[in-house]
Amino acid sequence: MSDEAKPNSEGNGAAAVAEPPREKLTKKAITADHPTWCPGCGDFAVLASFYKVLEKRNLDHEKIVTLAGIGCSSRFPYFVNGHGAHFIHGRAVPLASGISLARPDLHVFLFGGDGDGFSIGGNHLDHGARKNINMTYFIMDNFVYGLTKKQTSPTSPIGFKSKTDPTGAIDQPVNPMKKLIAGGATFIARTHATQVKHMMEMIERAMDHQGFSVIECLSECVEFYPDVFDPADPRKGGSFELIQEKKWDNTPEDELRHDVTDELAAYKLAQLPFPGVFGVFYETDRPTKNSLEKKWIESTREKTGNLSDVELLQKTFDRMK
Ligand SMILES: Cc1ncc(C[n+]2csc(CCOP(=O)(O)OP(=O)(O)O)c2C)c(N)n1
Ligand code: SF4
Ligand SMILES: [Mg+2]
Repeated sequence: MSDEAKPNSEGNGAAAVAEPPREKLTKKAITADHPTWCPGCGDFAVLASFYKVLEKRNLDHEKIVTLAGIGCSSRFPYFVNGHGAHFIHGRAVPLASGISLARPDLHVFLFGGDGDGFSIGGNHLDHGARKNINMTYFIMDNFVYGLTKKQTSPTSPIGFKSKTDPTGAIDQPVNPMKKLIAGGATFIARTHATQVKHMMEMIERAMDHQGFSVIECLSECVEFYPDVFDPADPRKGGSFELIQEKKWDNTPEDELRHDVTDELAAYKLAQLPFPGVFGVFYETDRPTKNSLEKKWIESTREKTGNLSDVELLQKTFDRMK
C-alpha cells in the first residue's frame, strides 16, 4: 500500500502552482440531489459513508469524480455534487479507466450494483482488475436487480424466487471475492451497509491503495429482497464477523490472523458460507497501468525528441503527404 493518496503519486507532471487557501470540504458542498431510493434502501448508508469520507479526507472538490453504470445503486453520481456520469449499463469500468488514465490527478470513484458489475459488466471488471487501473470501485450488492423490479442477479442464491425464476433460481451464483481475486484486483474488501464505521474504513483504505481497488458491500434492497443480509447484522440477531488481520507482532495468536497479501488465504476466506466474513481479503502491490503507461509515454517522447502532441501529429500528417 502506498503512503500517498491515490491521485497525487502519479500526477500528470504539471508544475506545482501556489494555490490560495481552500475552504474545508463539507457534506453540504458535496450533496447534490435528494436521493430517490426507496425508504430503507441500504444504498442511503453507502452514500452517507461516502460523504463522511470525503469530508474527513477534505479532498479537493474539483478532483472528485463519481461514475456509475445503470441500476438503483448506479444513481449514485446524481447525489454527489462533483464531476460525475451515469453511464451505459455495465460499461462504467471502461469509462472510469479512460478518465483515470487521462487524468491521474483525479480521485476516480465508481459505484454500481451486482448486476452492473458481475453480470453485463463482468468482463470489464476482470480487465480493469488485471490492468490494475487506478480507481475505487464500490459494488452495492443486493443479490437482485432492483431497478428493473426483481430479476435474478448473478449473486442471487439458488432458490431465490424472482420474475426470471418464478420457481426459484437454479444457477450457481458468482462468488464476488473469488472473482475479484482471480481477476487480479489489487485491493479487495467486503463490508455491510449497516456498518457505517466499517464501510468508511474500507473506503479510506481502498482510496489509499494504488491500483484497482474494489469493495463489495451487502446493501439491502428492502423492496425486492428484504432481510437477506440480517444474518450479518447484529441488530437483527446476526453476526458481523471481522477478518483479523496479521499485526506481524511475533505473537502466537498472530499465526492465526489473516495475511492480506496471501492470495490462497484470501480464497479460503471467500469459501466461507454466507454471510462469511468482512474486511480486507486481499491487497498487493503491483505496478498500475497508469504508472506503466506514463513511463511508456515519457520514453516515447524522449525518442521522438520531446515534441508536443501537435508537433507529433503534424509530423505524422507530413509523412502521409
Ligand atoms: C444494455 C442494457 N441491458 C439491460 C438493461 C436493463 N437494466 C437496467 S439496470 C439492470 C440491472 C440492475 O441491477 P443491479 O446492477 O444489481 O443494480 P440495482 O438496481 O440492484 O442496484 C438492468 C438489467 C439496461 N439498462 N441496459
Ligand atoms: S428497488 Fe431496492 S435497490 Fe432500488 S431503491 Fe428500492 S430498495 Fe433500493
Ligand atoms: Mg442489484
